[in-house]
Amino acid sequence: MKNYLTPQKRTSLFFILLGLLLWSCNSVETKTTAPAEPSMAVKGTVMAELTHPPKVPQPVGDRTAKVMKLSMEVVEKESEMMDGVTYTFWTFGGSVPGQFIRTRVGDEVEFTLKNHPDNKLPHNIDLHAVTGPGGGATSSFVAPGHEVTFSFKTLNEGLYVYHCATAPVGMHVANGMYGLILVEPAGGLPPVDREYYVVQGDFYTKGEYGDRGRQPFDMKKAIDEDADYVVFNGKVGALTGDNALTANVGETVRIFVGNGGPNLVSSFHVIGEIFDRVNIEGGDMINENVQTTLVPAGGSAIVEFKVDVPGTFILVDHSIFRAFNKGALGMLKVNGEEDKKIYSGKIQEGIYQPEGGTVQTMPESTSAEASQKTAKTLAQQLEHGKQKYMETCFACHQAEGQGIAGAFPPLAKSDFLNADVKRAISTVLKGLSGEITVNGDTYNSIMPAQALSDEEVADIMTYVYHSWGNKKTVVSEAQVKAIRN
Ligand code: HEC
Ligand SMILES: [Cu+2]
Repeated sequence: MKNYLTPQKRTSLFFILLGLLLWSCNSVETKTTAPAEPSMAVKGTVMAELTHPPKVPQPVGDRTAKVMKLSMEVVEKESEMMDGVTYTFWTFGGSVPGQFIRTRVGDEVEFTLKNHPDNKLPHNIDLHAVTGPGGGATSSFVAPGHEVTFSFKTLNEGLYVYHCATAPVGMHVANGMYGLILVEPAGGLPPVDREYYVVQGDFYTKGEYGDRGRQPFDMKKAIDEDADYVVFNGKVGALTGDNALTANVGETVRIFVGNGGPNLVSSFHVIGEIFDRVNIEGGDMINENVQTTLVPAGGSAIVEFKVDVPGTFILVDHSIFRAFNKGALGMLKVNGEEDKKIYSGKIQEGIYQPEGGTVQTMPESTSAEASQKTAKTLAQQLEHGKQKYMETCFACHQAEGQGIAGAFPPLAKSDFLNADVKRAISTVLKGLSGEITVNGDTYNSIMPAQALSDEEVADIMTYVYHSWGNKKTVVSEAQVKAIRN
């Protein structure tokens, strides 16, 4: 039903409203020293718990709206973008993304932003959860060695990005100045078993992906949106191996996903899982049974799913070269009992092409590392080899070289590997097919030739030979070159 007003009624209503407005302005002015209305003000104060990724603070539960005091420090610091690659990040609270803020609708947040005295630049904060000019940016501009306090009321529930908005804005965001603030509804979000904090960001460096050493920011690439790195939680490998997220079979997992940008939109996907529920764009609308959800730059999503079977589930930006070639890859390791009804594992394998498939070859490596000819120590070879192994071999032979039964032979304590170094090098350079026996098990599959430089192969093989109980052979670039020719 709609309510229609006659013109006369409309005019009189206008004057009544105008009167009310004037009266209320007046009364605010005269009441500045009087105590606040008890019905309007929140009761009590809480100190905010702030967490570094991938952790999130305790849920708000059923507490009433309160004054929430929080203090965050901007820290400019050098840290790793990838093993062997360093970058000067600008951070909220020392991490990328910045500390997670968890509040509830109706809270009055008293926010103190501190700029560490060793920092070189002024910063501020624009919280998308704030209703007000610049999302707080205009009130929070702060020079190194200073602090500012401003306050805001959380009017809308949802998951919001915050970021620095100091000029040049793109550069502050590109250097890692973003994070998430969650405004829970009254009564809190429904409980789950595990909650995690994952934020994607794209990075622009003078060197290419994987070029070692200290890498400065590249403004030209940033403007061209030509990202060298696309990562979760500020670093290639922030969520892989020992840093993987974890859960047990039967648990429900909620991931607060954000995208700091500055430029790229994320097609967030977990390989081997389906999101049971997604709060689209971090708002109230819930979509169910989602494979991939879009997380805009400067936006978010809340994804929830129950883990039903054990295994390693891979978090990716499904713009898939970003995942396998620029770093946008994380892991969720699920422990527990198998359920063969939900997932059988491989039931049968046979030979489809009796003549054997052709060996696939990928284009020549264009890595800049190939041109660096300086002699390396064993430690450097091992470090570089490990990094390249995790990029190249890991998908099939696994993190500990354990392989996958029936599909990919082990490299750990492999008699095949240890028996013949030249054959092992040739396997990586030229591929391998046909039946082989490794530690008593037969494999009859195809390993594609790997597109790697001589140096990369030497370092990977040295790393493999020095890991997991193998015989500690050092492989040189010259040896690889000889076998390649
Ligand atoms: C796409 C999956 C895949 C990738 C990536 C891969 N391999 Fe393999 N690898 C295989 C398969 C399959 C075999 C067995 C081939 C056969 O049955 O003839 C194999 C065999 C081997 C063998 C000999 C058998 C053994 O266990 O000792 C070595 C050594 C080896 N791979 C090393 C590597 C290294 C080092 C890398 C990374 C540079 C790598 N592989 C990348 C699939 C892969
Ligand atoms: Cu800044």
